Amino acid sequence: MRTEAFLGLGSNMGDRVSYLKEAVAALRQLDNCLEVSPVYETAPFGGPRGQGRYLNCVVRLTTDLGAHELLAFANGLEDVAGRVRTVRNGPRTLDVDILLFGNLVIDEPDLVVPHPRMAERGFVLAPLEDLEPAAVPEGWRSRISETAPVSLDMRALGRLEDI
Ligand code: GSY
Repeated sequence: MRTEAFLGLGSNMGDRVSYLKEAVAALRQLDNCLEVSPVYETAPFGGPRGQGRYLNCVVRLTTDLGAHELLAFANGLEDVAGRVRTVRNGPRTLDVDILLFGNLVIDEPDLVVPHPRMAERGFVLAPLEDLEPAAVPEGWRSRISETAPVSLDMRALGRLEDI
């Protein structure tokens, strides 16, 4: 059974555009017809002061993988990008989060879906809304237009293939 999933991608270290492009290219192994939202440059949310700005986007794909298999695939992409997990919420070459996995609700130590913090994160909600407005619950929409662009200092850069 194929499931529609939304993934949040972010990078704030090194060649951010290349890390996002390489992750999207690898995700095409799962779904050659995947869709990529516009890319936003966003101020870092949390974590140590002085870290660089993020590039964020959201990918929609359908896959035969189960949620945990998709998580393993996503973690593999982070490893290939050389991500080092030392500082909590610290800078990273690549972050790949499962935001939504069909209608599934998962609450396990290694995987919580829908992503537990996506409602607070304009850098997730804005590109998600670009890709699939229906995926953003009505009550969350105001956070994109009112709070997020101000608090997160977001700027749309356009399509990944054009930057
Ligand atoms: O949770 C994803 C990693 N991350 C990000 C991010 O992707 N974008 C922004 N703007 N801030 C972030 N803080 C963390 S942690």
